[in-house]
Amino acid sequence: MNLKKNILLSAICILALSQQVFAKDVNVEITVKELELSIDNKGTKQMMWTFGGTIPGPVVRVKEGDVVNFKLINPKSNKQSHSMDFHAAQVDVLDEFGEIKPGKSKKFTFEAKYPGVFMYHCGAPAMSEHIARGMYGVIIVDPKDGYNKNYPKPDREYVIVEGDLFKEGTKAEDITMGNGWQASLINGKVFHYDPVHDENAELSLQSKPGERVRIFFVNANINESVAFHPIAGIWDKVYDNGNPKNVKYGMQTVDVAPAHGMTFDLISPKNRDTNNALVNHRMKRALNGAITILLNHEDYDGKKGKDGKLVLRD
Ligand SMILES: [Cu+2]
Repeated sequence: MNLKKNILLSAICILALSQQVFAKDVNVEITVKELELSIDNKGTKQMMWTFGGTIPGPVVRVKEGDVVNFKLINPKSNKQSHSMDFHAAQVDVLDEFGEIKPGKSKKFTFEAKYPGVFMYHCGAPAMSEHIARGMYGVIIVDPKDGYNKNYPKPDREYVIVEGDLFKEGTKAEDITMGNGWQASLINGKVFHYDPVHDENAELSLQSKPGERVRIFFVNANINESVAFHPIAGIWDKVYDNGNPKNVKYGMQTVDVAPAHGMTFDLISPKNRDTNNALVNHRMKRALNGAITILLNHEDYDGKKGKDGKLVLRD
């Protein structure tokens, strides 16, 4: 073997080794909770089904190449069978994603091979009802290459998930057909972060003027796509599926299909305080809950959107 070949082989070995060192096993355990939850800022309760007791469920964040060791627990006290479908996994729908009865638990493992922002959800029948009652969440797979010019490090990060709210007691068949639809949920509540349209709203997203705000967005609606638009702003970069390789620049309104995720970067003007309304521009949706206010102010709350606090909750 000549010297050149030897050097090349060594380089490949080092590269493979370093990737092994950076990839790790991540243990994730989620308990399904069927419980009454506030679905608006007034505290109106509905019976919801959840991953971990919140809508959306906990944000799972791993790195491309990591192996996720997942455990789903369905306690005896629950009434329904449930399952877990990670869109970031390549497995067997009848095996790993199969449902489990109350009192059972289940483990499975997958490698997160593609970077991006992926939905996870319950797939137990009737799937429409399980999703519409709140059984969804987000798994972020950070790219193994990290940040670069094409995928800059953001100053702040938020997760926003839009979902449907149906009237209490709506049958699964009606949910599938869109009958009994009541409102849009943003991270589990109608007008969750919109003090403009809801006097009871206490939270809003915040940043400092000029910062790069990254929104990891997932559409958990049953049937309808989301026309995601930042009023008084332009998406600086949009990454389809959250993958840095799928970048678009200077976008106004981007359709996000049901059960899809995208990453949106917004940079506000530097030298003044401004406000944006991040809306689903389908007006039926916007005016029934799907508006999120982003304040870009000098006297911002320094902690919001930092240190892994991606979902704002009260
Ligand atoms: Cu379920």
